[in-house]
Amino acid sequence: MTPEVVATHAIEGQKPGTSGLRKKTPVFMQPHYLENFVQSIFDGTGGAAGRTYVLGGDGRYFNDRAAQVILRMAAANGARKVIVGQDALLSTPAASNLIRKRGTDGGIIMSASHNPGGPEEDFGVKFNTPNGGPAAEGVTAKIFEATQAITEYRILAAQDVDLSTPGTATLGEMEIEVVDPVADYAELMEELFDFDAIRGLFAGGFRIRFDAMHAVTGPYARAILEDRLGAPEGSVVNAVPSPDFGGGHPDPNPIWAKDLMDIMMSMRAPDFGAASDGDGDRNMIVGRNAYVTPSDSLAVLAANATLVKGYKDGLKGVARSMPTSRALDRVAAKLGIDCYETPTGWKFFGNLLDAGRATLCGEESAGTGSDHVREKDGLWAVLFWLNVLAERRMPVADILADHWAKYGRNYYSRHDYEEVDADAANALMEALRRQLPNLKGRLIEGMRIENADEFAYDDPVDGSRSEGQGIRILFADGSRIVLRLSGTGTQGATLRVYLEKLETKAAALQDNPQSALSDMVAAAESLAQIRARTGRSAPDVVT
Ligand code: VG1
Ligand code: CO
Repeated sequence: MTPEVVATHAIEGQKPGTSGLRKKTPVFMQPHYLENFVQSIFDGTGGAAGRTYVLGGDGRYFNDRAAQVILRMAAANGARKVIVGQDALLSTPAASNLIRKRGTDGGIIMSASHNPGGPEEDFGVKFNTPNGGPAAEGVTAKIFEATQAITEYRILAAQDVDLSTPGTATLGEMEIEVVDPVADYAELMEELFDFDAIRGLFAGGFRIRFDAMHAVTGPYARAILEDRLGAPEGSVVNAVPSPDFGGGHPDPNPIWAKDLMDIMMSMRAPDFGAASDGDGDRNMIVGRNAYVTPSDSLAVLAANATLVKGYKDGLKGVARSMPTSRALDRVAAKLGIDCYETPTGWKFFGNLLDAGRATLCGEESAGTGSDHVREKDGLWAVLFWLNVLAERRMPVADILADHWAKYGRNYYSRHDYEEVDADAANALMEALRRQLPNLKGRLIEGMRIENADEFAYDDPVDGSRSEGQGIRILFADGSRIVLRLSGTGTQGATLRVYLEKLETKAAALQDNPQSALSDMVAAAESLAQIRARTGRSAPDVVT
């Protein structure tokens, strides 16, 4: 088998976004599209020769075909070995773990995460570096440059590799090791959490409903929650990964995981509900009649970390993305540890985790994780909660009430306007940007603006600077409005409006978040003219 060198030309728009390159599946299936990007990953990172990679994906439509192409290209580019998840499946955190555990030169993850999958939906490819984390901006910039300069790619003419059973094979000169996608990950979870205590919780009649949303966490959740921890069979629902996620949107929030929400708010609610996304890195936590916002979940985990085996010695520091609520900051202040504020996207946590400055990290978009891998980790967050519940033995609602009583409550909501005309969305942001210098001191809806700026991040570890990371309007009473455009969409623009209000009065800790935030909504409208500029009368998704 001799590697074929195929002439190609640069394809426009192969710029990785918040989390890799995401496009409509038919775009990815166009001639040369996937091949160009994969070759550019190799070219932009010093070539594949002699290297070892991890490969896996979330099982969405085209995952299996793309895996075979990537394997043939890795072989043709002289890679030494690729470790592949059985059936080309690996959750994102499991891939991160394998990269680290096996000391590979990185990994390629095929996923568009929470975006829907199918022939007309979304596909994505992401490169992770040897630390197990998403490539930092410096690396993705090199990959993007390579996509603009590409003239040829290498691919082996060969039959498909059988990925259906664990074992080893060769493709040309390259070794392929097919691994059980769950085993190493489950072992890592067992090191971090007290499985005996969680087993005791289930044995005592505690009931869980985990909704895998027809995505990759199904096999992981079954193996860990049901087989190892003794949750009753059937606790994990929608557990078989399907190429189109059962026609749904594998995004674990109250909108897309509505079935789970309905059950948790009903008379037949189990003690605990959870869901994860397409590639298994996000989590939703919901107790009986108690939805836990991702920002609160992060703060609760930080506050209770020493109850959990893997974190019993305390946290070195914590980090959150800028739009994530500042509930975490209040916990950090009490614990006397640093709290870092980074731009949106997990890649910005990598340096802090590598440098030992942060142990726990999180995002308002249902991402929580720690230094155990370099990705956010959905099932990890669920196990963390279960471990805390096994220690504290009280309902989720009481844990929340107790937390707010101690730290105050950061009421929080995100309003998304999806598939907005890109020019209109950019114009809205530009108009806000121009107002920034004059906002300080102004009164909006009776609230005084204390500061307003466009967030830029100076990485304290490598000194790199990332600009244009969202506009923030800070009010004197500790409230905040943040606006930014999504970097993961595949059509038009998505405007995200993040609203936050701090409440410390004991009598006002149990309000409905949307009513608690109504003046913030009005302030955002008055500042950004969202209705007039987008033509929308209301957000498409409220979380
Ligand atoms: C969104 C979220 C962000 C998250 C990213 C990837 O990005 O807001 O917090 O890191 O998705 O998550 P954006 O640019 O659309 O706001 V996932 O689960 O897609 O890997
Ligand atoms: Co994801």
